[in-house]
Amino acid sequence: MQKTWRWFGKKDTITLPMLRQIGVEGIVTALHDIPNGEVWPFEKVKEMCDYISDAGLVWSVVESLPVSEAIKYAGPERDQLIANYIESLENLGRAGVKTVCYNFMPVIDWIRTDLDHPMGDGTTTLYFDRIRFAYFDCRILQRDGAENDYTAEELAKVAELDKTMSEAEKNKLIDNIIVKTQGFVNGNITEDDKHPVKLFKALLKKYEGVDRDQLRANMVYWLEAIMPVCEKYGIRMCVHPDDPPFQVLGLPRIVTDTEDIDWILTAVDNPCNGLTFCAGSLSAGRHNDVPQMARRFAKRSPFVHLRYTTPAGDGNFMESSHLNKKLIEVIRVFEKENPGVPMRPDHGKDMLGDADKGYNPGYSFHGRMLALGQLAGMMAVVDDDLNNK
Ligand code: DNO
Repeated sequence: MQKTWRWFGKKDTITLPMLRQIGVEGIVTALHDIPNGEVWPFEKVKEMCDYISDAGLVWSVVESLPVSEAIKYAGPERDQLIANYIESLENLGRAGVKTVCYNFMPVIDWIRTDLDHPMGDGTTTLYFDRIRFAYFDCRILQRDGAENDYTAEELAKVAELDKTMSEAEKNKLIDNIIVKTQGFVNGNITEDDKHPVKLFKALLKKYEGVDRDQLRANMVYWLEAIMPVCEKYGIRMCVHPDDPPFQVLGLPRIVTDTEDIDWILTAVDNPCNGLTFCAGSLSAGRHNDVPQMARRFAKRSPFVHLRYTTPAGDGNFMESSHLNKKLIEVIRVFEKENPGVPMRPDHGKDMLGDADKGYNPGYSFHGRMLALGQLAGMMAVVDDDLNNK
Protein backbone atom coordinates (compact mmCIF):
# COMPACT_ATOMS: atom_id res chain seq x y z
CA MET A 1 0.00 0.00 0.00
CA GLN A 2 1.14 3.55 -0.64
CA LYS A 3 1.61 5.55 2.58
CA THR A 4 -0.38 8.77 2.27
CA TRP A 5 -1.40 11.61 4.59
CA ARG A 6 -4.35 14.00 4.65
CA TRP A 7 -2.90 17.48 4.29
CA PHE A 8 -5.07 20.60 4.37
CA GLY A 9 -3.18 22.72 1.85
CA LYS A 10 -0.62 25.47 2.10
CA LYS A 11 -2.19 26.85 5.29
CA ASP A 12 -1.63 23.53 7.08
CA THR A 13 1.04 23.98 9.76
CA ILE A 14 2.12 20.39 9.13
CA THR A 15 4.22 21.04 6.04
CA LEU A 16 5.15 18.80 3.12
CA PRO A 17 8.87 18.71 4.07
CA MET A 18 7.80 17.50 7.54
CA LEU A 19 5.74 14.75 5.91
CA ARG A 20 8.68 13.60 3.81
CA GLN A 21 10.72 13.16 6.98
CA ILE A 22 8.19 10.74 8.44
CA GLY A 23 7.95 8.47 5.41
CA VAL A 24 4.84 9.80 3.67
CA GLU A 25 4.78 8.90 -0.04
CA GLY A 26 1.57 10.48 -1.32
CA ILE A 27 -0.70 13.38 -0.42
CA VAL A 28 -4.44 13.36 0.10
CA THR A 29 -5.91 16.83 -0.21
CA ALA A 30 -8.55 19.09 -1.76
CA LEU A 31 -8.83 22.67 -2.99
CA HIS A 32 -10.25 23.73 0.35
CA ASP A 33 -10.55 27.41 -0.60
CA ILE A 34 -13.08 26.79 -3.35
CA PRO A 35 -16.66 26.91 -2.08
CA ASN A 36 -18.73 23.76 -2.28
CA GLY A 37 -20.41 23.45 -5.68
CA GLU A 38 -18.04 25.69 -7.64
CA VAL A 39 -15.75 24.46 -10.42
CA TRP A 40 -12.13 23.62 -9.56
CA PRO A 41 -10.25 25.50 -12.31
CA PHE A 42 -7.50 23.65 -14.17
CA GLU A 43 -4.84 26.25 -13.22
CA LYS A 44 -5.57 25.81 -9.51
CA VAL A 45 -5.47 22.02 -9.79
CA LYS A 46 -2.21 22.17 -11.71
CA GLU A 47 -0.69 24.61 -9.24
CA MET A 48 -1.49 22.22 -6.38
CA CYS A 49 0.00 19.28 -8.31
CA ASP A 50 3.19 21.23 -8.92
CA TYR A 51 3.44 22.42 -5.33
CA ILE A 52 3.20 18.84 -4.11
CA SER A 53 5.61 17.42 -6.68
CA ASP A 54 8.15 20.19 -5.97
CA ALA A 55 8.25 18.78 -2.44
CA GLY A 56 9.10 15.33 -3.83
CA LEU A 57 5.59 13.95 -3.28
CA VAL A 58 2.58 13.18 -5.41
CA TRP A 59 -1.11 14.16 -5.15
CA SER A 60 -2.49 10.64 -4.77
CA VAL A 61 -6.11 11.23 -3.83
CA VAL A 62 -8.63 14.05 -3.76
CA GLU A 63 -10.48 14.04 -0.46
CA SER A 64 -13.03 15.31 -1.05
CA LEU A 65 -14.59 16.79 -4.12
CA PRO A 66 -17.80 17.46 -2.18
CA VAL A 67 -21.18 16.53 -3.58
CA SER A 68 -23.51 19.47 -2.92
CA GLU A 69 -26.69 18.92 -0.93
CA ALA A 70 -28.95 19.80 -3.87
CA ILE A 71 -27.49 16.85 -5.81
CA LYS A 72 -28.31 14.59 -2.86
CA TYR A 73 -31.89 15.80 -2.36
CA ALA A 74 -32.45 16.49 -6.09
CA GLY A 75 -33.06 20.23 -5.83
CA PRO A 76 -33.78 22.37 -8.92
CA GLU A 77 -30.12 23.38 -9.23
CA ARG A 78 -28.82 19.80 -9.33
CA ASP A 79 -28.09 19.59 -13.07
CA GLN A 80 -26.03 22.78 -12.95
CA LEU A 81 -24.14 21.47 -9.92
CA ILE A 82 -23.51 18.16 -11.71
CA ALA A 83 -22.21 20.06 -14.74
CA ASN A 84 -19.80 21.91 -12.43
CA TYR A 85 -18.73 18.63 -10.85
CA ILE A 86 -18.01 17.15 -14.28
CA GLU A 87 -15.91 20.19 -15.17
CA SER A 88 -13.88 19.78 -11.97
CA LEU A 89 -13.34 16.11 -12.78
CA GLU A 90 -12.27 17.04 -16.31
CA ASN A 91 -9.67 19.44 -14.84
CA LEU A 92 -8.43 16.86 -12.36
CA GLY A 93 -8.22 14.24 -15.11
CA ARG A 94 -6.24 16.57 -17.37
CA ALA A 95 -3.80 17.20 -14.51
CA GLY A 96 -3.47 13.45 -13.86
CA VAL A 97 -5.19 13.29 -10.44
CA LYS A 98 -7.30 10.19 -10.74
CA THR A 99 -8.66 9.01 -7.40
CA VAL A 100 -11.54 11.04 -5.98
CA CYS A 101 -13.14 10.43 -2.59
CA TYR A 102 -16.57 11.84 -1.74
CA ASN A 103 -19.50 10.97 0.46
CA PHE A 104 -23.24 10.85 0.00
CA MET A 105 -24.30 11.58 3.59
CA PRO A 106 -27.18 14.06 3.78
CA VAL A 107 -26.57 17.27 5.76
CA ILE A 108 -23.95 15.95 8.16
CA ASP A 109 -20.63 14.21 7.48
CA TRP A 110 -18.90 12.30 10.29
CA ILE A 111 -20.41 12.57 13.79
CA ARG A 112 -18.72 12.67 17.19
CA THR A 113 -20.04 14.08 20.47
CA ASP A 114 -16.66 14.37 22.25
CA LEU A 115 -13.44 15.49 20.61
CA ASP A 116 -11.14 15.15 23.60
CA HIS A 117 -12.20 12.02 25.43
CA PRO A 118 -9.46 11.11 27.95
CA MET A 119 -7.77 7.75 27.41
CA GLY A 120 -6.34 7.64 30.94
CA ASP A 121 -2.70 7.88 29.84
CA GLY A 122 -2.64 11.63 29.13
CA THR A 123 -3.79 11.29 25.51
CA THR A 124 -7.28 12.04 24.23
CA THR A 125 -9.38 10.57 21.46
CA LEU A 126 -12.68 11.06 19.61
CA TYR A 127 -15.85 9.59 21.05
CA PHE A 128 -19.51 9.06 20.17
CA ASP A 129 -21.86 8.99 23.12
CA ARG A 130 -25.35 7.89 22.16
CA ILE A 131 -27.10 9.60 25.08
CA ARG A 132 -25.39 12.92 24.46
CA PHE A 133 -26.27 12.57 20.79
CA ALA A 134 -29.90 11.81 21.69
CA TYR A 135 -29.81 14.90 23.91
CA PHE A 136 -28.72 17.00 20.95
CA ASP A 137 -31.44 15.48 18.78
CA CYS A 138 -34.36 15.65 21.25
CA ARG A 139 -33.54 18.65 23.42
CA ILE A 140 -31.42 20.98 21.29
CA LEU A 141 -32.68 20.37 17.76
CA GLN A 142 -36.10 19.35 19.08
CA ARG A 143 -36.62 17.42 15.88
CA ASP A 144 -40.19 16.25 15.24
CA GLY A 145 -40.50 12.58 16.11
CA ALA A 146 -36.95 12.34 17.48
CA GLU A 147 -38.19 10.51 20.59
CA ASN A 148 -39.32 7.59 18.42
CA ASP A 149 -35.69 6.81 17.54
CA TYR A 150 -34.63 6.08 21.13
CA THR A 151 -35.69 3.56 23.76
CA ALA A 152 -37.56 4.57 26.92
CA GLU A 153 -34.42 3.82 28.89
CA GLU A 154 -32.34 6.09 26.66
CA LEU A 155 -34.92 8.88 26.93
CA ALA A 156 -34.84 8.57 30.72
CA LYS A 157 -31.07 9.06 30.59
CA VAL A 158 -31.55 12.10 28.36
CA ALA A 159 -33.95 13.57 30.95
CA GLU A 160 -31.41 12.84 33.68
CA LEU A 161 -28.65 14.53 31.68
CA ASP A 162 -30.85 17.60 31.22
CA LYS A 163 -30.72 18.22 34.97
CA THR A 164 -26.98 18.83 34.86
CA MET A 165 -26.23 20.23 31.38
CA SER A 166 -25.03 23.83 31.59
CA GLU A 167 -25.44 26.30 28.72
CA ALA A 168 -21.70 26.08 28.09
CA GLU A 169 -21.89 22.29 27.83
CA LYS A 170 -24.83 22.53 25.44
CA ASN A 171 -22.90 24.95 23.25
CA LYS A 172 -19.88 22.66 23.29
CA LEU A 173 -22.05 19.74 22.20
CA ILE A 174 -23.46 21.79 19.31
CA ASP A 175 -19.99 22.91 18.37
CA ASN A 176 -18.63 19.36 18.41
CA ILE A 177 -21.47 17.73 16.48
CA ILE A 178 -22.27 20.24 13.77
CA VAL A 179 -19.46 22.81 13.61
CA LYS A 180 -15.96 21.60 14.49
CA THR A 181 -16.22 18.26 12.73
CA GLN A 182 -17.87 19.72 9.63
CA GLY A 183 -16.35 23.01 8.50
CA PHE A 184 -12.88 21.77 7.67
CA VAL A 185 -14.15 18.90 5.53
CA ASN A 186 -15.89 21.45 3.27
CA GLY A 187 -19.14 20.71 5.04
CA ASN A 188 -22.26 22.79 5.31
CA ILE A 189 -21.53 24.58 8.57
CA THR A 190 -18.40 26.54 9.37
CA GLU A 191 -16.95 28.28 12.44
CA ASP A 192 -18.13 31.62 11.00
CA ASP A 193 -21.81 30.69 11.00
CA LYS A 194 -23.61 32.59 13.76
CA HIS A 195 -26.67 30.34 14.06
CA PRO A 196 -25.52 26.79 13.34
CA VAL A 197 -28.61 25.09 14.80
CA LYS A 198 -31.00 27.19 12.71
CA LEU A 199 -28.96 26.54 9.59
CA PHE A 200 -28.81 22.85 10.37
CA LYS A 201 -32.58 22.61 10.83
CA ALA A 202 -33.17 24.37 7.51
CA LEU A 203 -30.96 21.77 5.82
CA LEU A 204 -32.80 18.89 7.51
CA LYS A 205 -36.03 20.29 6.08
CA LYS A 206 -34.72 19.92 2.53
CA TYR A 207 -34.77 16.14 3.05
CA GLU A 208 -38.43 15.88 4.02
CA GLY A 209 -39.83 13.09 1.87
CA VAL A 210 -36.39 11.82 0.80
CA ASP A 211 -36.15 8.21 1.99
CA ARG A 212 -33.46 5.60 1.37
CA ASP A 213 -34.86 4.63 -2.03
CA GLN A 214 -35.04 8.23 -3.17
CA LEU A 215 -31.51 8.95 -1.97
CA ARG A 216 -30.25 5.85 -3.77
CA ALA A 217 -31.99 7.00 -6.96
CA ASN A 218 -30.39 10.45 -6.62
CA MET A 219 -26.98 8.87 -6.15
CA VAL A 220 -27.39 6.72 -9.26
CA TYR A 221 -28.58 9.73 -11.28
CA TRP A 222 -25.41 11.59 -10.29
CA LEU A 223 -23.05 8.61 -10.76
CA GLU A 224 -24.41 7.89 -14.22
CA ALA A 225 -23.92 11.52 -15.20
CA ILE A 226 -20.26 11.58 -14.14
CA MET A 227 -19.20 8.12 -15.39
CA PRO A 228 -18.35 9.29 -18.96
CA VAL A 229 -15.78 11.86 -17.80
CA CYS A 230 -14.37 9.32 -15.33
CA GLU A 231 -14.00 6.75 -18.13
CA LYS A 232 -12.36 9.32 -20.38
CA TYR A 233 -9.56 9.95 -17.85
CA GLY A 234 -9.58 6.72 -15.84
CA ILE A 235 -10.78 8.54 -12.71
CA ARG A 236 -11.82 6.22 -9.89
CA MET A 237 -14.56 7.66 -7.72
CA CYS A 238 -14.70 6.20 -4.22
CA VAL A 239 -17.59 6.79 -1.88
CA HIS A 240 -16.78 7.13 1.80
CA PRO A 241 -18.97 4.99 4.08
CA ASP A 242 -21.39 6.77 6.38
CA ASP A 243 -19.80 7.58 9.71
CA PRO A 244 -21.27 6.21 11.90
CA PRO A 245 -22.84 3.58 9.64
CA PHE A 246 -26.42 3.77 10.85
CA GLN A 247 -29.46 6.00 10.45
CA VAL A 248 -29.33 9.32 12.35
CA LEU A 249 -31.56 12.37 12.81
CA GLY A 250 -34.29 10.91 10.63
CA LEU A 251 -32.01 11.20 7.60
CA PRO A 252 -31.52 8.31 5.20
CA ARG A 253 -28.02 6.84 5.14
CA ILE A 254 -27.19 4.45 2.30
CA VAL A 255 -23.54 3.42 2.72
CA THR A 256 -23.70 1.50 5.99
CA ASP A 257 -23.09 -2.22 5.36
CA THR A 258 -22.25 -4.95 2.84
CA GLU A 259 -25.70 -4.91 1.30
CA ASP A 260 -25.63 -1.13 0.76
CA ILE A 261 -22.18 -1.21 -0.80
CA ASP A 262 -23.06 -4.18 -3.03
CA TRP A 263 -26.13 -2.26 -4.14
CA ILE A 264 -24.13 0.85 -5.14
CA LEU A 265 -21.40 -1.09 -6.94
CA THR A 266 -23.98 -3.12 -8.84
CA ALA A 267 -26.40 -0.29 -9.64
CA VAL A 268 -23.58 1.44 -11.52
CA ASP A 269 -21.36 -1.50 -12.39
CA ASN A 270 -18.35 0.38 -13.69
CA PRO A 271 -14.75 0.11 -12.42
CA CYS A 272 -14.79 3.92 -12.07
CA ASN A 273 -17.46 3.55 -9.37
CA GLY A 274 -15.73 2.39 -6.20
CA LEU A 275 -15.46 2.54 -2.44
CA THR A 276 -13.18 4.29 0.04
CA PHE A 277 -12.53 1.39 2.36
CA CYS A 278 -12.74 3.27 5.67
CA ALA A 279 -12.18 0.51 8.20
CA GLY A 280 -12.89 2.94 11.03
CA SER A 281 -16.32 4.07 9.86
CA LEU A 282 -17.40 0.53 9.05
CA SER A 283 -16.14 -0.83 12.37
CA ALA A 284 -18.42 1.54 14.32
CA GLY A 285 -21.36 -0.60 13.17
CA ARG A 286 -21.56 -3.78 15.23
CA HIS A 287 -23.29 -5.40 12.24
CA ASN A 288 -20.13 -5.10 10.10
CA ASP A 289 -17.47 -7.80 9.83
CA VAL A 290 -14.73 -5.49 8.55
CA PRO A 291 -12.06 -8.01 7.41
CA GLN A 292 -14.80 -9.93 5.60
CA MET A 293 -15.90 -6.71 3.89
CA ALA A 294 -12.28 -6.04 2.90
CA ARG A 295 -12.17 -9.44 1.20
CA ARG A 296 -15.36 -8.65 -0.66
CA PHE A 297 -14.56 -5.08 -1.72
CA ALA A 298 -10.74 -4.81 -1.96
CA LYS A 299 -10.68 -4.86 -5.75
CA ARG A 300 -13.32 -2.12 -5.98
CA SER A 301 -11.63 0.09 -3.34
CA PRO A 302 -9.05 2.49 -4.81
CA PHE A 303 -8.46 4.21 -1.46
CA VAL A 304 -8.17 2.98 2.13
CA HIS A 305 -8.52 4.71 5.52
CA LEU A 306 -6.90 2.76 8.32
CA ARG A 307 -8.21 3.19 11.85
CA TYR A 308 -10.50 1.20 14.11
CA THR A 309 -13.18 1.86 16.69
CA THR A 310 -14.30 -0.01 19.77
CA PRO A 311 -18.09 -0.07 19.77
CA ALA A 312 -19.77 -0.74 23.11
CA GLY A 313 -23.16 -2.45 23.44
CA ASP A 314 -24.88 0.80 24.41
CA GLY A 315 -24.33 2.48 21.02
CA ASN A 316 -21.25 4.40 22.15
CA PHE A 317 -17.95 4.02 20.35
CA MET A 318 -14.42 5.23 20.75
CA GLU A 319 -11.52 5.49 18.31
CA SER A 320 -9.09 2.75 19.30
CA SER A 321 -5.40 2.15 18.71
CA HIS A 322 -4.28 1.62 15.12
CA LEU A 323 -2.25 -1.31 16.41
CA ASN A 324 -5.16 -3.64 16.06
CA LYS A 325 -5.52 -7.26 15.04
CA LYS A 326 -8.47 -6.54 12.75
CA LEU A 327 -6.43 -3.93 10.90
CA ILE A 328 -3.65 -6.48 10.38
CA GLU A 329 -6.25 -8.66 8.65
CA VAL A 330 -7.43 -5.72 6.53
CA ILE A 331 -3.84 -4.87 5.54
CA ARG A 332 -3.23 -8.53 4.61
CA VAL A 333 -6.23 -8.51 2.29
CA PHE A 334 -5.20 -5.29 0.55
CA GLU A 335 -1.52 -6.23 0.24
CA LYS A 336 -2.69 -9.36 -1.57
CA GLU A 337 -5.59 -8.07 -3.63
CA ASN A 338 -4.73 -4.41 -4.33
CA PRO A 339 -1.09 -3.88 -3.31
CA GLY A 340 -0.29 -0.33 -4.50
CA VAL A 341 -3.52 1.19 -3.16
CA PRO A 342 -3.10 4.51 -1.32
CA MET A 343 -3.87 4.27 2.37
CA ARG A 344 -3.80 6.94 5.00
CA PRO A 345 -3.73 6.70 8.77
CA ASP A 346 -7.06 8.17 9.75
CA HIS A 347 -7.79 10.06 12.98
CA GLY A 348 -4.93 10.13 15.45
CA LYS A 349 -5.05 10.71 19.19
CA ASP A 350 -4.07 14.10 20.57
CA MET A 351 -0.77 13.55 22.36
CA LEU A 352 2.50 15.25 23.30
CA GLY A 353 1.14 18.78 22.89
CA ASP A 354 -1.06 18.19 19.82
CA ALA A 355 -4.09 19.59 21.68
CA ASP A 356 -2.60 23.10 21.86
CA LYS A 357 -1.84 23.32 18.16
CA GLY A 358 -5.35 23.93 16.83
CA TYR A 359 -5.32 20.94 14.47
CA ASN A 360 -8.61 19.81 12.98
CA PRO A 361 -10.28 17.21 15.21
CA GLY A 362 -8.76 13.78 14.53
CA TYR A 363 -5.95 15.24 12.45
CA SER A 364 -3.20 15.69 15.02
CA PHE A 365 0.46 15.48 14.09
CA HIS A 366 2.00 13.24 16.76
CA GLY A 367 -1.05 10.99 16.99
CA ARG A 368 -1.17 10.38 13.25
CA MET A 369 2.60 10.03 13.05
CA LEU A 370 2.48 7.31 15.70
CA ALA A 371 -0.34 5.64 13.74
CA LEU A 372 1.61 5.82 10.48
CA GLY A 373 4.64 4.22 12.16
CA GLN A 374 2.48 1.44 13.59
CA LEU A 375 0.73 0.82 10.27
CA ALA A 376 4.01 0.84 8.34
CA GLY A 377 5.37 -1.79 10.76
CA MET A 378 2.26 -3.92 10.36
CA MET A 379 2.53 -3.64 6.56
CA ALA A 380 6.18 -4.66 6.59
CA VAL A 381 5.46 -7.82 8.57
CA VAL A 382 2.48 -8.71 6.38
CA ASP A 383 4.57 -8.18 3.21
CA ASP A 384 7.36 -10.33 4.58
CA ASP A 385 4.87 -13.03 5.37
CA LEU A 386 3.28 -12.89 1.92
CA ASN A 387 6.66 -12.91 0.15
CA ASN A 388 7.74 -16.01 2.03
CA LYS A 389 4.69 -18.05 1.12
C1 DNO B 1 -13.49 12.53 8.63
C2 DNO B 1 -13.44 12.08 7.23
C3 DNO B 1 -14.65 12.44 6.41
C4 DNO B 1 -14.37 12.16 4.95
C5 DNO B 1 -15.50 12.52 4.04
C6 DNO B 1 -15.22 12.08 2.62
O1 DNO B 1 -12.52 12.52 9.31
O2 DNO B 1 -13.18 10.72 7.18
O3 DNO B 1 -14.97 13.77 6.60
O4 DNO B 1 -13.28 12.91 4.54
O5 DNO B 1 -16.67 11.95 4.45
O6 DNO B 1 -16.08 12.74 1.76
